[in-house]
Amino acid sequence: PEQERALKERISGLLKQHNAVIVAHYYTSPQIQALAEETGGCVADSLEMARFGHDHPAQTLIVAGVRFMGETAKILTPEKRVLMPTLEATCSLDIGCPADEFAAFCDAHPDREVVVYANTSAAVKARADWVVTSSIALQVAEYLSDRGRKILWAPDRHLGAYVQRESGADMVMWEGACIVHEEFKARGLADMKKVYPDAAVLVHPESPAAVIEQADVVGSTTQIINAAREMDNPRFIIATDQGIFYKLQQQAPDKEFIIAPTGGKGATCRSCAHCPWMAMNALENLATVFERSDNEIAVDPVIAEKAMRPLRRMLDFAA
Ligand code: CIZ
Ligand code: SF4
Repeated sequence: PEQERALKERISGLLKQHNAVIVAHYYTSPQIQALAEETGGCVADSLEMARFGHDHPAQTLIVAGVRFMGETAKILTPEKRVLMPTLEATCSLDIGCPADEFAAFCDAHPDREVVVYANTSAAVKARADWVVTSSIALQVAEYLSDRGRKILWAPDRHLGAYVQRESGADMVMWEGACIVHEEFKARGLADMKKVYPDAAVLVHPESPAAVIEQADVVGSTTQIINAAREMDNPRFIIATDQGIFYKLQQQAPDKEFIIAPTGGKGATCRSCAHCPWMAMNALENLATVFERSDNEIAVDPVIAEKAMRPLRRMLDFAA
């Protein structure tokens, strides 16, 4: 704790000195989320991170999250410097959707509106008509479907299948998945619900269909936090990354939160339901974020310009 306080003070001073602000995701460690809040930054989902970074006057954005979030920040505000604790923090959805293969998939379906999740590279976004986050995915699909448009969806197949079931939209799908949410287990969840009959089940739609089916609320991280605050249940079973517990406990201190079961070994599985790439963000590499030369986000300007269009659409739609 002593060491942690010293690190935090050091980072805080550096932020002022460099006119920088921390933009952190809900899945980062509690230390990072607390520091972001204490220093005037934000803790949010990827949509709000994008908006906050764009609107904030700081000249440098420190994006504590995964790489696509840094890229999105850079695309939306090319005049700002965007640094990350480490550029190695990526995402299984991004890795599983290489731009060249994705372009071939789009070429094979020229009659479809291309809708991609924010969890993709800048090059994949550059090929898209729309970028969505989980908080607006369903509304965008309904909007397009109502206008008779057919959809090509990438890359998360669970989120895509959920959106398809709910909207009835005509969709072809890329077969990607999030390695964290894909691990939630329907059988285990059904058993857990019997143990805690008064608990509400809050599920992120990157989870498998059989898990989503048992949810009281299906929603993005922000929607899960809001539901936990607003619902009367004394406890909640949560199917999303454990990092969100920091905000859940802060926003609903009198309620109890239990992580939904994964394939791991119960209480002994410390890394269950936690993104290994989000976990790469730490106070230590945050403290050296201004000293290194290997951690600045750069996006090819031609790709950035193309990716800007669907990103702006996302922000305008969500406004
Ligand atoms: O799973 C993710 O990476 C999420 C939930 C991103 C986001 O939209 O905040
Ligand atoms: Fe990607 Fe899943 Fe990690 Fe989010 S939690 S960054 S979707 S691997």
